[in-house]
Amino acid sequence: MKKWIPPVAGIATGLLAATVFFADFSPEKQTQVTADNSNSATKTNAEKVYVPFGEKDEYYLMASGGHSGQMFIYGVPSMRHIRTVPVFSPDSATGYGFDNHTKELMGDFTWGDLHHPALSETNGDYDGKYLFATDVANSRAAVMNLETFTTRDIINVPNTSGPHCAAFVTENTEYMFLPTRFAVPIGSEYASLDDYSEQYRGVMSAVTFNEEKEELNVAYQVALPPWSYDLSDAGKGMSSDWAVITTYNTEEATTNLEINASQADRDYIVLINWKELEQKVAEGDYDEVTGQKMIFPEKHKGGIYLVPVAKSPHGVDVTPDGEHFIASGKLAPAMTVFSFEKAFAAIENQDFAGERNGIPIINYESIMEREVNPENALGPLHTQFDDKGMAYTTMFISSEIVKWDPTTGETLDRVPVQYSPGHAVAAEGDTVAPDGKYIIALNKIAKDSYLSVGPSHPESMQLIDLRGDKMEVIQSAPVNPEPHYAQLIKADKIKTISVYDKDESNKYAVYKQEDARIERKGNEVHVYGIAMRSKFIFDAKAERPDVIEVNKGDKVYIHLTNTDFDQDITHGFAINQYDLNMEVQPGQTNTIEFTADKAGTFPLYCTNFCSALHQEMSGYFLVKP
Ligand code: CUK
Ligand code: CUA
Repeated sequence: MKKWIPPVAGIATGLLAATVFFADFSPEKQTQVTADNSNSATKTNAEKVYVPFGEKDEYYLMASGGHSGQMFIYGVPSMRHIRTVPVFSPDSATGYGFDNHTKELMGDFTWGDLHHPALSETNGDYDGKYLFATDVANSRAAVMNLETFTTRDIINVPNTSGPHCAAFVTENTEYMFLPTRFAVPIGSEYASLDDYSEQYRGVMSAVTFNEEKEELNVAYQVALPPWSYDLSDAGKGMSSDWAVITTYNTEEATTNLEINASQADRDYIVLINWKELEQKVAEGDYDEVTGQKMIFPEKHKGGIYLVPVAKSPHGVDVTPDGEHFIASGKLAPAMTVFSFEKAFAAIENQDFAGERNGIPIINYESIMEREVNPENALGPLHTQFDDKGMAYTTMFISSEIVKWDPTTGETLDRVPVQYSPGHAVAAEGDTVAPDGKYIIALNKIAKDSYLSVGPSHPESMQLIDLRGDKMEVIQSAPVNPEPHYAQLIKADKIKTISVYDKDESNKYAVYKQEDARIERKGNEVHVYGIAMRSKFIFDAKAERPDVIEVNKGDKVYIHLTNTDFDQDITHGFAINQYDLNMEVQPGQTNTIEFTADKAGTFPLYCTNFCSALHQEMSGYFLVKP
């Protein structure tokens, strides 16, 4: 039967599509202003951050979403929020956690606590390909592809509890290390807290990434003493084989940590030679525990050292030249600068001050270069760097960023921020060559910064210009809770795709309208459908191609291909009252699987506004009793 298409509707579709999507919105038509975000003295702050319509920001800011389980993508210097990318939590806007693939990625969990994102690196520079992240809540690691800004893999990391500062990657993304915040018995078996010191461990995991398969894997683990492992960083250049990790609760307190974990005057930084550990694993010098290659430092000796450091440190950061690492005090208002070169010498000469849990303690005096204590600066947490090697440390308690010189300890500048910054992130900040242009304070408390939304407020991110003599806050943006850390990368390093390529090998993909079909196998119904402006075609031969009819109890698989190979023409697929939603981006094929457990008549529709006839992009899902 030949289908009758009303000529008027056909014309209207074409015209409306043309009007909506192909109108000339080029910048020339809109405005004569062009982006000039330079910092000449005559410029206002508004001009320094203004990016006119049609032009793009110079940097991507990728801010962790903390316990939202998401990533927040902003443009800098405008500080415009561009996108939220779901990683560890479902997101109905994108169908994340509903379709089969992303549901599988999320596993048994419905949320995550994403603290530290880290960009993939080549030769110590961000290569713009991938972003890694960890989940403190449910002990997982994830990787996001930056061609599509989508999560590609999530793994559970066994034996670890709260991988906090994961994401710091080595210079060529050989590893991402996941030290654990909470100590637990290996395998999370039950063990009385009375046996804490004997039975509990703080396990650090070394995770590798297979780029071809886009898969994460745990390569090996290290059963460190039962302390809390906080922040960490990878070495660079001369220290590139090394990693540094801060600890607290070396008191091994099991209750009331606020007081009990703050007793000792010194905690430790763990210094790890990952090349040596890799070698150890290659030689079989490890124990197999719960299916993992586990290094026990007291038994498989070598490659791990302790460095005493002032009371309960928080951040530790390696300088861009790789020569020093700087610990921030948290409870001691000091930044301590250590020398890698001196550490290597101390290890070589066995310049140790005893050991703990079988791990040698390097003599503090031998490798400490200086303790820096800016006047009245309280609560140092994290340090970033500029292009001249100057350091910028966030002060949580005194609400400021302090600029100082690691080679002399001299305080150079201070700028108040609103309020209580955790991390700050500098432009290209974790690379061997930071830009020195901007730093963004990630403030925990916004208080009176924005229009009030009740007792609880958003967090605040403040853009600080580093190009002048003095640091200057030039823009402020609210952000959902809660960015812990972020990455700030030059936008031109990221090459996104605009449509998904056709994949003829995908047996679920349907690119020709006449191939759209519904196949039944017993009580399984497979729909091989198409979403296109502005209709669904589930069964090309049916009288009503946009209707799916099944029996109650059928297992339904909807494979949907978006055949609009056209940038930003995304379609959605939702069934009324069935609590599901899936997204198909241009050229993409996606599958959603569910049981038709409710008999009745259920409208289905496209959730993503896609054309002037988007409202018409609907059909019916009929379930016979
Ligand atoms: S932690 Cu949040 S302020 Cu998770 Cu990096 Cu220091
Ligand atoms: Cu397709 Cu709206």
